[in-house]
Amino acid sequence: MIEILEAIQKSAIRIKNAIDVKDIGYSQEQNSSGETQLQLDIQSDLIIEEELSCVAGIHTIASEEKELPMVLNESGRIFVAFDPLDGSSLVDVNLSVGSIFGIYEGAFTGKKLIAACYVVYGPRVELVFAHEGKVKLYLLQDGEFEYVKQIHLEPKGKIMAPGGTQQFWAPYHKAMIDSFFATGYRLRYSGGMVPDLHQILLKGGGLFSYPGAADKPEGKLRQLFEVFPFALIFEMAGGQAMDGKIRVLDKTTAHVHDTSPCFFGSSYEIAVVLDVYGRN
Ligand code: P6P
Repeated sequence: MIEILEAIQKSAIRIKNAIDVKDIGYSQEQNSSGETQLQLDIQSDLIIEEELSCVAGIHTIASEEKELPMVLNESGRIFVAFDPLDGSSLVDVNLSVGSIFGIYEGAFTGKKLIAACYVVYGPRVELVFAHEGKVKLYLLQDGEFEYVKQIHLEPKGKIMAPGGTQQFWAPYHKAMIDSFFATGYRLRYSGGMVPDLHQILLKGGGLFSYPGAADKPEGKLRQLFEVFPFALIFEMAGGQAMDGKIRVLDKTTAHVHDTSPCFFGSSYEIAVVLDVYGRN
């Protein structure tokens, strides 16, 4: 596992350099979700592929920016799914973006997820790594990632990060979100999954939601690259991750780019979600 963490750290330093200097023009390509790819998306994807290719134990990698997974070493046991630069379009308005990694043993499925990691490229570059029940925060300083602390969620938070297009939300979802704000929760939503969830984790709790809705019944966020890694991180930090009814990591994945509605939060907020969704 340490070799994978080191490969991710090397990727993060190279991607940070690419963000700082690279033209953020659009390519002519689209990813498998039909989104026009930024040059940075493609550059970040190549960087991570190069660094992970140096790790002997990796069997297969899957990138949000590529239609199909890529076999690296048939004798490897580890499967790595990653979103190279999530929220990349936020770079051109100078907001934080991130890379997300799911580390699976033997197959790309929620139950086989053994570790998860993300990197936040913001005023500082920070990395969070969840493995064996611990969620550890690292800070990039002088070219090295220094360990800072372990992350724990409180039973109840104060932050609400409501994703999705409000006009398409189910009425009961809108009423639930409004009820949180009516009791003093603060709106913290940048449109970047990584910084939005990083803020909830570091501020001790709250709720990030990207529900199924009329325009996207299965949500927008991808299971393998985004939803499952953050689900593991939130659970290991003392929170929960549900799709509205069941535990996200218990879901089955039919296709590598499958999405899922998702709610990541402290136990109090998730209990409210389950009560509302259980009655509708
Ligand atoms: P919306 C960025 O494009 C992203 O994939 C996530 O980083 C983010 O949480 C979500 O989409 C934002 O989507 O529909 O709220 O703009």
